[in-house]
Amino acid sequence: PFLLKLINHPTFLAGESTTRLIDTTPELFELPRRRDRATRLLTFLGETIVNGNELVVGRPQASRRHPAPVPEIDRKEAPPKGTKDIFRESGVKGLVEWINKQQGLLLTDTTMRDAHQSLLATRVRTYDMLQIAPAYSQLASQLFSLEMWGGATFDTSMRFLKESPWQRLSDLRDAVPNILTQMLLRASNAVGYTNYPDNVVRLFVREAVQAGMDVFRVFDALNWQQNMKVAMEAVIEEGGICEASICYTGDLQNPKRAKYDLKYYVDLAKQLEKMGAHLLAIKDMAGLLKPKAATTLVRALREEIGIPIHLHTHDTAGIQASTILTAADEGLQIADAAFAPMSGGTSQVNLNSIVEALRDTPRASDLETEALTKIATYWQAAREFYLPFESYVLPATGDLYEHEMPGGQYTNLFQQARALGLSDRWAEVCRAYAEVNRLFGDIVKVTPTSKAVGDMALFLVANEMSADDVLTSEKALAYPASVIDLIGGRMGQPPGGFPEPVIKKVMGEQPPLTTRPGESMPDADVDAARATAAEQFGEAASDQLAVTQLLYTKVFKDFAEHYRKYGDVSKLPTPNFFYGQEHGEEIAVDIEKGKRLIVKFLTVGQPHPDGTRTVFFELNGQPREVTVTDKS
Ligand code: 3PY
Ligand code: ZN
Repeated sequence: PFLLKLINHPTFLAGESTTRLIDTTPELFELPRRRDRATRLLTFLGETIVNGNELVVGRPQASRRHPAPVPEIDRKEAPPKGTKDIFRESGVKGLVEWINKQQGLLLTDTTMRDAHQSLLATRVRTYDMLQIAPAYSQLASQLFSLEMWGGATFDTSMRFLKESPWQRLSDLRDAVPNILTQMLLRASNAVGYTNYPDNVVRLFVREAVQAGMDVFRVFDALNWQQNMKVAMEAVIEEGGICEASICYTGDLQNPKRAKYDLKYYVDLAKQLEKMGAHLLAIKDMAGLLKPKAATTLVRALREEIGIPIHLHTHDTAGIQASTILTAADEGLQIADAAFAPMSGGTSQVNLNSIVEALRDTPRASDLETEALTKIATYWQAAREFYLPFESYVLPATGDLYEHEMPGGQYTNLFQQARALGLSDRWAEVCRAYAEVNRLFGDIVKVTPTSKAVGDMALFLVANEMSADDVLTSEKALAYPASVIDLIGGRMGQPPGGFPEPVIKKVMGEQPPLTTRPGESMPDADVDAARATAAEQFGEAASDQLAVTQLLYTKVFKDFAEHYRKYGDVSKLPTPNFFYGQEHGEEIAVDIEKGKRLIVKFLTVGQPHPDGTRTVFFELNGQPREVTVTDKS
């Protein structure tokens, strides 16, 4: 057909076919590429129609197929000025001054990152974010920032959703030009589960800034400020906004939990400020910061440090709105919250109701009720697409303060326990989690240290052991890899180090690392990674591909393979991505700006002797078919 098209092309028919044809009629030569993209997507749809998408196979089915309602906005109108404009115009210094001048409490929306990471196994797709993004820029321009990247979203987007995290970042950046973007960066663990060489962390930060990231919330999973230095410096050098975190654990109200007392947090905050942090985050990943403790902590920090404070918490226990409100009374500048339908439980506090609670008070935000309701209405409908990933909502009891499990881990570990047949022993798993924490010397538990504690808790329950048995057992135990990493010092050092008897048991004769892991790791070979990644992905070499390959070698390779076979599946509407199409269903797929495919699914043919089937479509009105293997 391409040849036919060429022969029938007016230039060719007019006898003017010269070597200049390529220059003057580029549309001819785009055709095979475009066709190719269409074929790849049709193959994906065909396979999904015949075999289903393994992501949702065996899970409850979402019944919603029609699009979530996008609020009407004037797309031609430039969005109102927001925090990104202030940052662009006056730099980080000007932005911080602006924050300090605000009367109202500023809010970050976490819906596109932590909320779905904590509620829906991080499965929300770029497609559903992009649908609502322009409405954010018009209706919620008063937000401080949009947390929409980092944490678990980086690997999950490739691993499960088969989409590029970088594309998500740059597309959202374009769609919301006026609000700061925000991400969660695990310091030397970058967006992974273990420490990386320093040059990988630096390269990642540089690429993220270039792709459109503004605010980097940097934390170390053991609050080891030494291990935050490389990441913080990279953010500052690359022109990002450095929000350094103190991870909150323990209980400031409980005199028995003296290891993490007020002095500990204030000293840490002061160190981070000295290291150049522009903002300070109180990162309460497990939702343990009780209202009175928040008063104590925020009051002390406001007195002792000069940079603005940003509070992050999870509503697992159901009372964290009061923590935000009391912190606001103490002069907290910024708080994290999520749109109503994506809030509560292990997610963040309800943004819509926080705004209303503050209305007509000195800390009232500029966000408007009706505008926020429109965005919430969208998320309510969009959440229906993700029904397969809804997890049983575990009631949080007072024992949350005993086991201190982060919100993002709470439902995840439950699923893991269930997979091991331990769901009826969940209370025991929680108890074991608390015991393991004590065994390890009472540490900060957040990715990746929380994973090690969780793995160990499951290990103990599955092996009918107590934490004490670990120390008394004569047997050599096959500890989970994450536990060996943690106790071996590969994730860094907790205050006071790990208890010697535990190191002996877990590491045997092998000496643990007590210095910063990045110090003894050789630089990664970026040139080699760039070449490998380009070859695997089938695109020109870039540092973006290189750093992705270095962070997630296997995940990247699989994603690249998927991309080469099926193209950019992030462009498909979510119901079609999960379930393919129904007979006669016609969908529009915008493969890029101004290039729309209209795909109608007609029928599936009988199986051929070789086990394949032909799937019949109409593509932009023309019949098209693809052959797929029937795996049933
Ligand atoms: C992450 O590291 O992904 C977290 O959300 C930790 O709280
Ligand atoms: Zn969180």
